[in-house]
Amino acid sequence: MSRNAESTAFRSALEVIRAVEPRVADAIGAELTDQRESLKLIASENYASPATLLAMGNWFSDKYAEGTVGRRFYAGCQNVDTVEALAAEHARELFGAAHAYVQPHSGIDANLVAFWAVLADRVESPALKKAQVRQVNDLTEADWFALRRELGNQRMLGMSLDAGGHLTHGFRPNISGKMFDQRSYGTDPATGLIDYDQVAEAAREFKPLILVGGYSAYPRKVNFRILREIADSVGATFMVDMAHFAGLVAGKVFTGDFDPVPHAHIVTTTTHKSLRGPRGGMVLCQPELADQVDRGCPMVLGGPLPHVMAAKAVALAEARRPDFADYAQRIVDNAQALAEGLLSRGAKLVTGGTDNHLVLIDVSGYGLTGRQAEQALLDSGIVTNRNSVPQDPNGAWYTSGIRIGTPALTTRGLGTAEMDQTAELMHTVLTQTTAGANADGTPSKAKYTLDPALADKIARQATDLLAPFPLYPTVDLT
Ligand code: DSN
Repeated sequence: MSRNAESTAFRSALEVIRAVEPRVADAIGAELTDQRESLKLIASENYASPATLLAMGNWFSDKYAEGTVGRRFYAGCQNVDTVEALAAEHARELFGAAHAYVQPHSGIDANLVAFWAVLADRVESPALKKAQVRQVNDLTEADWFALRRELGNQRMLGMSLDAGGHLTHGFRPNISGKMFDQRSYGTDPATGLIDYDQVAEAAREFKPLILVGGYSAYPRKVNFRILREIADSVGATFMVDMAHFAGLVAGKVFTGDFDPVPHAHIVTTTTHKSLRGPRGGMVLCQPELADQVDRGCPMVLGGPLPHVMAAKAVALAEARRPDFADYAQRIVDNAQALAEGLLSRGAKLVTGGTDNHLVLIDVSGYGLTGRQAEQALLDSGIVTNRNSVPQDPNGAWYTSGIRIGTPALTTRGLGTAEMDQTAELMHTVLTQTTAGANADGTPSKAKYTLDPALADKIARQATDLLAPFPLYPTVDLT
């Protein structure tokens, strides 16, 4: 694709939008400028390709297409069928999965589809069989009441939020924590690593219907073969949420025991993190769960987003190219260089390093809360997010951690040398920031002091670091 074609496409789109609501066109342009100028270390963000972005902005957005490929509740879905089938085919081929369902709108939707596919398979179907009816509408009121109680009384075991799990894995404020009788497994307090014996013991005691693997803030590989054995030993269905590391699975950095697809009964993911596609979700599963998964809409989803499925097909096609494996490996090389750069300067890292795309800094080592550190870094042009660390004394709002990740900067082309310079910039900010006090003299978890001149200097150095690696070099909006 030539520079002219991509620039023309985005410039023309903005011109059309500007004619209707210029403030939206301006905000879109400003967002590109902001993204170009910031050192983005948010572990869950990336930069989708121009082709992926353009595949979303079109008349597929106007189409309703409930149902599945070739079996829709609306007429005229032949073109939606084409893109949904393509996205699913690319997903199956890329991940070696038996079945792919590409309709979920986000990660939580993908997880809800997975949870309810398992509940339908393991609780609802046997109840229908016992009552000798085909579907729930045929149940008597009494049988329906009993089934609903049983569906609401199932157990799930997942990784706790403060150990690095995700809020959709049973966190009480999330629907997953309300629909399941839920327990969590944590990490070893001494090492920060998953203790598989403890997971096995928790599973033996609790006997969950679903064992969930996967994380959003755990900086290490997970052995999915062992987790599957644990699930099998207690008759649990094994589900993995690979939203964060799907790109590393796609790029064959995580293989064998560390690739969840051959081990899990069901795998969920987002498509926009390390996988570098459009915002959205996806479910992969073993053949025996395929029919239930395909009932995601209407089970928990509304009408699919055909424009996003089109973009998923484009991004998954990109991820099947050989250069994606190189990209995935560079993500991990960069994360390890960043971790090494921070460690060598004295930072405290959860688990002491990383095997994947993310690093979790325990900023209590700098005398700061996560919130103070996040803001001081932002003042200095470095975009991160605060995150709990295991057994965090500051809770999920203030936190004691900063989570950083390399998928986005790796897409821009930054390498290990730039990661060391990034570590230097971050360490300088964090050592020069001091925690503030409340009016009554007690320590504040939010206030801090950082010399504005130093913050400006670091922000300029961050911009200089990015300068040789322009974002979207083929897109010129001027
Ligand atoms: N918001 C995503 C993350 O940052 O990890 C997950 O939901």
